[in-house]
Amino acid sequence: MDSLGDGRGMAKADFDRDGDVDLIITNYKDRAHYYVNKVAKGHWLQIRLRGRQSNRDGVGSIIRIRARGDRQMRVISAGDGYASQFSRVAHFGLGKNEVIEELEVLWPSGKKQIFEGVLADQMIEIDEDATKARVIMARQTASSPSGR
Ligand SMILES: [Ca+2]
Ligand SMILES: [Ca+2]
Repeated sequence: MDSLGDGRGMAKADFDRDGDVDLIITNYKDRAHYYVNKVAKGHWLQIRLRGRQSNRDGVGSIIRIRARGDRQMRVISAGDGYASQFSRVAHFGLGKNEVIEELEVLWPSGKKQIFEGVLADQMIEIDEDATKARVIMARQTASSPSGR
């Protein structure tokens, strides 16, 4: 991927809600460019946090997942990059893994939630006070993962 524009801000998010990360790049004295991801393959999981004791968007939270030995981590942040803002939805590319064995959310309040057996290919919302994650968008039939 390349761009001939004089780029400034860059935002990454799944703008078309098909499960992969797309890009919008703003340019100096030119229109913004929207890059639709048409090459990503594999499974994915998107997580939106809803804080209660912590801040509403869960900024500062750390999400860790483990899927077949692969471990990934995301930190929910605000104010990424110059003249831009990334989505606060955490996106995990999972490759061939269809199930996340363990998903851990560590909130700024100090609360820790652990969910097991979370299915791929969906967007879930995790409420700081809830024991189940709520499915917001699913590519496949999926039940709500239970937490402890
Ligand atoms: Ca997309
Ligand atoms: Ca796509």
